Amino acid sequence: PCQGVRNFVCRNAFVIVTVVSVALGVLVGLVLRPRDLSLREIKYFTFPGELLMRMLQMLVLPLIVSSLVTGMSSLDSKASGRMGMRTVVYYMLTTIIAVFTGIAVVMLLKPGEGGRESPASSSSSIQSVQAVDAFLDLIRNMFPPNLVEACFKQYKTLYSRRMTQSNVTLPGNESEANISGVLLTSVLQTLEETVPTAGSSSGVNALGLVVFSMCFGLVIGNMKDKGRVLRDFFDCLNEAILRLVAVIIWYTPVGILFLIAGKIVEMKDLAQMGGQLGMYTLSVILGLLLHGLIVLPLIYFAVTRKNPFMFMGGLLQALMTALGTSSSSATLPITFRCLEENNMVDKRVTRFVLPVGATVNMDGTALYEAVAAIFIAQVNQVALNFGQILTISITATAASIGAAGIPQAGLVTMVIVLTSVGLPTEDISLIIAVDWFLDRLRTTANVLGDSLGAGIVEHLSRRELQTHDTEICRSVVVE
Ligand code: DAS
Repeated sequence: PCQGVRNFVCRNAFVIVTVVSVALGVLVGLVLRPRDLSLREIKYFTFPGELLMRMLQMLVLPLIVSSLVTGMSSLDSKASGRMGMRTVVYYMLTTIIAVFTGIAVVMLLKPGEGGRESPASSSSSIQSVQAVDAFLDLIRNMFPPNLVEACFKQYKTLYSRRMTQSNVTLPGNESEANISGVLLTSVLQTLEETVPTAGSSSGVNALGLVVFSMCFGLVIGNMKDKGRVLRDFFDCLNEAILRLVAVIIWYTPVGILFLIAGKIVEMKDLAQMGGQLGMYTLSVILGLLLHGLIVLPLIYFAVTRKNPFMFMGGLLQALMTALGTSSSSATLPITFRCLEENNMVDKRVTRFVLPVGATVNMDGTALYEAVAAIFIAQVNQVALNFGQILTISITATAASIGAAGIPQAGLVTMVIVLTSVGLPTEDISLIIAVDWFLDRLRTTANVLGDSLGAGIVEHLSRRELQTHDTEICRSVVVE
């Protein structure tokens, strides 16, 4: 047995170190809390964690573009169409199940019961118009008017601010940003600037990037020899990015330790976790555990007939990174590596399923927004009817699709859910105190959902993948 234990520890040494770094982070944070560090001291203390976020986020945009373009161009449109359909069905199904799991838990536990009186909610018809607008915005966001501006508009803004600061006027007029300047600045900004925080109106439009990369990949995939140079370029770019990940991954235990310790140090008074807020936190955690440890593994086993927990064991590094960074986008490079290196999932599947999943498939976020909305209704003693609960489940699903894979994005898109049923959006302030903690847990659930989805889609697409392999072998033999 000790030989077996020794083998296990050697095989998983690095993952064990990362899990230990999470525990150490909590410990260090709790030890430092009573010292009341100043903001400056906290900033210095969290610097090693911020470095990890910046290193990972620096890779997100090139990784999303290169993996999607390569993934979409590596299969013929029929095969990628079928794979895409399976992926979308899995995403929608698991997100809707997550929402109903959350609603069941919060209706059972009733964390907001006996809350304060509040004026009756205004008629939901006006509010639902806002929800419809928000939903249309989401669809509009998938087709950016000008790709460079939409995807790098954050940098364009910074670029113009930087250029005006140095009294250099932008070449051409503001709306037609100088493309080379924007791209140059976007590279500079990517190297040094983190992806903008949740809620910033001019965030990077990852959704537009995903849609464009998928369409572009499909087109060059059907251009036969003409598209070969581009296909090889994006394939090589994807390979290079994943090699960079292989280097950065060694730093993750250190970064995660300081990210978690820093959050514990700056967290508001723990006493707030008591009472209603404690029950609300418990409801979200229970919902996420049910979804992540029962529902998703059951779906995985039902489809693949394989042990889901063995598969999840290979994801531990990515799950710990999601816990530390609370960003599915920042975790994406690690998720790729865990699925391809540990679980041997076919690259033609991961390159399609993961970038789309990290952007639009957020089971944890959907569950969380449904629980939060019903909790706020309970606190305001608003009795939700069936129609309003159905509206919450639909808007929570839509809001999770629209949420970016960055910290606390779910808190921002929750406004859509609350306004759709006429609940006061200012009550988001009730749950902000614990959001930094729940954000980590729901991000981990999001990454788990994407990863199990890759395993399921690979299993369902094995016939297409084998056919594709045979065609490649045949063409090699002919050549
Ligand atoms: N932090 C988001 C993510 O990266 C989830 C959320 O904010 O709900 O998935």
